[in-house]
Amino acid sequence: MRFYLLLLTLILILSCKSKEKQNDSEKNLEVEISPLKKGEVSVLTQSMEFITADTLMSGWNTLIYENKSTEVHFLLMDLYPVGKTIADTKSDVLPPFDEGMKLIMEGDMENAVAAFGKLPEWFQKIQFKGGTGLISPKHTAKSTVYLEPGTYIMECYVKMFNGEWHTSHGMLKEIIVANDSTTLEPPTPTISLDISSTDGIVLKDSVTAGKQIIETNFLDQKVYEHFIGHDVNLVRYENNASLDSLIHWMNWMNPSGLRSPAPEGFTFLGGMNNLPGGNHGFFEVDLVPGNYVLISEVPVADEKKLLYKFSIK
Ligand SMILES: [Cu+2]
Repeated sequence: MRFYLLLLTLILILSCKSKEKQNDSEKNLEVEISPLKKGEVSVLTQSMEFITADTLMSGWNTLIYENKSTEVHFLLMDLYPVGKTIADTKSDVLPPFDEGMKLIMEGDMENAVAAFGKLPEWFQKIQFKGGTGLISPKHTAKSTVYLEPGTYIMECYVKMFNGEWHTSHGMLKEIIVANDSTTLEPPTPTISLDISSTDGIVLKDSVTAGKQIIETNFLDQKVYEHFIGHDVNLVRYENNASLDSLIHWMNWMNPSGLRSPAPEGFTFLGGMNNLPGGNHGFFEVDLVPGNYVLISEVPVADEKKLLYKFSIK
């Protein structure tokens, strides 16, 4: 009898132990879900490159873009037409842009337009699927976008001090977005804004200090004079900063536009890059008291109502 009791106790102890083990392994499984599966995408720029994973999962992804360089950058996700890769960008897209920009710098707008005319037909089929807005040196931008499977080019076309594109100096990376999807649900916004070619940037909520998740609803999209569409950039500015210098800078077609150095007195805090009409995305910011402007990277943003000022007390 005593022997059976002992045996029973032993069995109980052992089965408890194995249950514990099972729980432990379940816990480990939870811990082992990779950041990419959770939709957490870290991107780093140290000078003129994108350091990040080569393959992402489809669905909602939060791009956490750390700018450790000395220049302003952004991150834009271009969904390429099937069959086109970074080799095609390098052979067909960069040369017309390099030639066109060089001519703009020389003040030869007519031949610049002719150079951009050499862009291949498939260039028009690229879909811009969002990304971060402009982000100042030593800052981190956080934007959440929905990525469908396909071949993407991650790019930044800000210009260097000499007027040459960042894209032509390494800020061009091919990314495969796989069929397998992330587990990320879209975040709950604290503020919503609409952006359109007709009404510009329209805030739906009041803005207060602290951590904010801003939803950006692209009601429509269109190709402006600079061959691309509208986006949303959040910029904090000093009392003495000239908004006109910012508006001028936010147009890459100006020889000094979108080119280092960025205008004085402005800190770029990210935002949402170009999305197709009907799409939405999110970006996260921690707002401290100060003056702010939401602005699109388009020619004469103020005349298009693609500029919205506010302040945090
Ligand atoms: Cu850049």
